[in-house]
Amino acid sequence: MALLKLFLGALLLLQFVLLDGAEPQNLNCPAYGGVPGTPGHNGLPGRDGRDGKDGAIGPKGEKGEPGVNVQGTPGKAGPSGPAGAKGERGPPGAGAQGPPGKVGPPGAVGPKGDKGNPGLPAGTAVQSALVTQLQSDVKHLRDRLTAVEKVLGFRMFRKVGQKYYVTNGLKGNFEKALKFCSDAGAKIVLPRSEDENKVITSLQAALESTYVYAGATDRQKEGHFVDMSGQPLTFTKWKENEPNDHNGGEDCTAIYKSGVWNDINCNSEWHVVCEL
Ligand code: MFB
Ligand code: CA
Ligand code: CA
Repeated sequence: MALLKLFLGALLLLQFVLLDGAEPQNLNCPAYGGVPGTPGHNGLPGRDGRDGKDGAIGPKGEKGEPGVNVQGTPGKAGPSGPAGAKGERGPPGAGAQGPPGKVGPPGAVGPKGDKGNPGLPAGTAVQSALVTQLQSDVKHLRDRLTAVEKVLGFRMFRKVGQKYYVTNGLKGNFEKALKFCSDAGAKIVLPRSEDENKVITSLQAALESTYVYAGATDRQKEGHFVDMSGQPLTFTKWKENEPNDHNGGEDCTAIYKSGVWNDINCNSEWHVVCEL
């Protein structure tokens, strides 16, 4: 049978070879199909097809046999076990000194101390010292507050250390100057240092003043100037050749706008500056 098939296959092949590329021939064959031949051999296998889409998940497989000598994945950590027993005392640390140890228990009661000095009366001496100090502080604060309140009553002022120089631009003779300052709860100005003297001249610039009365006179003793309390002057800034008691009638002191002092007639009218 196989031989017949081979022979037929060869004939078929020969037919194609002879007819291939030859002119089509007009074969006068009856118009009916031939007897079908026997099917040919299967062709060569085709190329692999493209991968198909993933199939649906299959049903759960049967439970496998337990693993033999195969360790399972580690389980979840179990709860902490109880604290272990206290370890042996370690060797002394070779590093830096360790932190200070805990405060030890109180020591035994020491020997009785010597007899002390007689104590203060029950709270009186200490308290009275504190009260005295507080009273002094309160008075100081009250005085400062009073001064500040007075300062606020003037048109112009300058702070000079613990003092204030104040003025309203008033002009008058020495008696009028003394009264004006006294009524304001102040005193007529008297600089006690170069710095304080400079502050007066700054006020004079603001007042456009030529002279400002100062609280120093030689009315008691000619040529000996004292302050309004009768004390000698610790600071002066007399102009050259002053005081000269010009014409025998100059017993008051005025500060010129340049800052130097001159003795002048007490009836002349100049700007009034007070100090608090
Ligand atoms: C004198 C002075 C005096 C008067 C007078 C006008 O100085 O000592 O107090 O100011 O000038 C020259
Ligand atoms: Ca004089
Ligand atoms: Ca003079």
